[in-house]
Amino acid sequence: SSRHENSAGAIERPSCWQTFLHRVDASVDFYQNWVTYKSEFGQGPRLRWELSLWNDTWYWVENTWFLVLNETYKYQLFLGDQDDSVSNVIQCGANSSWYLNGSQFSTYDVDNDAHAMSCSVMFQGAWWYNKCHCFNPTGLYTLPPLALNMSTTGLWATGITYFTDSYTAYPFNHAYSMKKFEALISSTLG
Ligand SMILES: [Ca+2]
Repeated sequence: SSRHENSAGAIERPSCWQTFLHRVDASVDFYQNWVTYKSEFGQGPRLRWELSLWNDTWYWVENTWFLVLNETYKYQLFLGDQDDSVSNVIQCGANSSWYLNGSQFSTYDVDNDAHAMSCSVMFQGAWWYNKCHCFNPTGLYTLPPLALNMSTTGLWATGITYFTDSYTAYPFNHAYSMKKFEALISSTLG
């Protein structure tokens, strides 16, 4: 099955989706500074994350709405509830100190996170870090076998990691770096 099918196997409903972040290999360096990121933000009525494991299993999560404030507010992000009818994995870390909802954006040169140190520097990405993350889609892009076990290499949590509320359920933890990631926003409701 492809990522454009829903959990029941039906083809995704017609809608207009726009990609704003896409990781499929190591060809683009996402560890960029504040000025590089500041022109890249979009918003829309729906936000969808798509993740692929190295065995090509796809997972997706949709939020019913999202809002990114302007630079004055450090691009603070607010997410609506997860829509379970079009999601097949749990939103990471809701209500935890890792959760991105309510976080401001950080890069390696501009630290707006809630941690005493720089989450961006520690985890090699530019993101809505909190204290620090349950989801690091701009982190290091690595290949197997390293991508399958980043727990003992000093690279823990620096990959394209995602964990749900069940933190230890491999591959949804900080030892596993995803093969592909895509963030999409819809330009139409529903
Ligand atoms: Ca900090």
